[in-house]
Amino acid sequence: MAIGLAAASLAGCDAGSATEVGPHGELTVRLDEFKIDPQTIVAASGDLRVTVINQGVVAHNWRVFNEPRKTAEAQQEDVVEESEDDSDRGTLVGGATTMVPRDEQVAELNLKPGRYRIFCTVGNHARLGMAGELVVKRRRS
Ligand SMILES: [Cu+2]
Repeated sequence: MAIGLAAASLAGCDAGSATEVGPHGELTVRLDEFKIDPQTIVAASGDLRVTVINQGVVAHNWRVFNEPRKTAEAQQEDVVEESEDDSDRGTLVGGATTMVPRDEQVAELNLKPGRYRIFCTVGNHARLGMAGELVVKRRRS
């Protein structure tokens, strides 16, 4: 079915590992210089509880934005040119605020089906690799 194919193609992507969130909607995300693990998350709609751990040596955050109207290519250019400007990333829908090293935070999200973009918005971290994707599919009842 379509959802399975989408998840499979993401999993096969070289950009990063895709992790499918289990039925309880819980997930752990690890931040480091300069990566987000997992980089691509596939979840069902509704409640998602994400434990975010900063394993790096500098401050990081994990912020979820709805998909901006622009194309991915245009978005990438904007990230490079205006790394401080969150407005071009879409609308912030939640996530973990900036954490010092070794800190952790639980982010409670409630998401509708769709594609969301994830960034660490500290400095130029997104450009250095701290960017990812969250794919939310309709929960099967
Ligand atoms: Cu960061």
